[in-house]
Amino acid sequence: MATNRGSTCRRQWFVGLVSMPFKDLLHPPIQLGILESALERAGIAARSHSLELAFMEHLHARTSETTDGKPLTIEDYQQVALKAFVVQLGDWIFKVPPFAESAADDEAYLDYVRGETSEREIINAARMRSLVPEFLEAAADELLAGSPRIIGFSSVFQQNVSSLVLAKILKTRDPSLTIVFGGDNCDGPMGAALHDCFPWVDVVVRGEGERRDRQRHHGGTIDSAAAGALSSRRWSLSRCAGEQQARPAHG
Ligand code: B12
Repeated sequence: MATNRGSTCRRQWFVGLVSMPFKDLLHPPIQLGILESALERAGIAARSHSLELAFMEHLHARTSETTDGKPLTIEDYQQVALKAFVVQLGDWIFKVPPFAESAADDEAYLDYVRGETSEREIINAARMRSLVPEFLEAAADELLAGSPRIIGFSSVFQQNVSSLVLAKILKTRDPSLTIVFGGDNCDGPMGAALHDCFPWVDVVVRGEGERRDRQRHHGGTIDSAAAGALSSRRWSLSRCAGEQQARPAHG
């Protein structure tokens, strides 16, 4: 799988930071850049993975190999990211196992979508969805290649389901991983709901991820001066950063 930094490298990193589809392709995820540099300043090796770009490359490559319809383009992706967000079509495209086993309600949902978008977009969405499982397995391979201990997902707009399904695959492959969610989809009750509904999400961060006051550790949870900033299922980044696997980013 191609990434924003070329082919998978062998270097290890303690934290993997992930931006999933359907992040729009014209605004690179500044969230990852901020968090990666904050972690590196703290001496914690981190690597960002802009998987929305990798997904676009995957869609284009796979649909160029067949004569079954035109190859999917950046415009097709952007249509989902920037227009079809009103019906959360991007979340539906990633509603695949192991996140959701049954597609029994698909037709009812697509009938609803028909009122908001064209038949061509629905056909494209189904084509994209058929290519998701292979993409997710390759993404998990890439992320685990660096032997991270923490994977942080940044989620806003239609990034929830794609992040949740990949997080579940990662957690199944390596149950010792700590899965962290942050971003605007974690604000207020949305963050609490993500934490309550999806047991493979260990930590939800609400608000700015780089705040220094998050490093405090109170009885098994991370706390912050910002009211109720975080829900933690297991343990804190500060404790984690103090473990021997935490290593300087450079040399
Ligand atoms: C810039 C902006 C836009 C731009 C660019 C959006 C883009 N595609 O990147 C434009 C104008 C295009 C836009 C459009 C829309 N926007 Co807008 N936008 C914003 C805005 C003002 C800033 C976002 C930003 O870049 N912040 C800077 C980054 C660095 O901050 P951040 O994302 O919060 O990340 C920090 C933390 O969340 C945390 N964090 C993030 N990820 C992670 C991960 C981990 C592991 C951790 C630990 C922490 C962490 O740390 C980061 C650094 O401090 C926010 C409001 C706001 N003030 O935040 C709304 C906001 C994101 N937009 C919103 C909405 C609703 C929209 C529209 C749907 C509006 C509309 N009806 O058209 C569209 C949708 C566009 C689309 N589908 O892409 C909502 C999103 C709600 C949601 N839950 O998804 C927000 C939150 C506004 C609001 N309060 O309602 N938007």
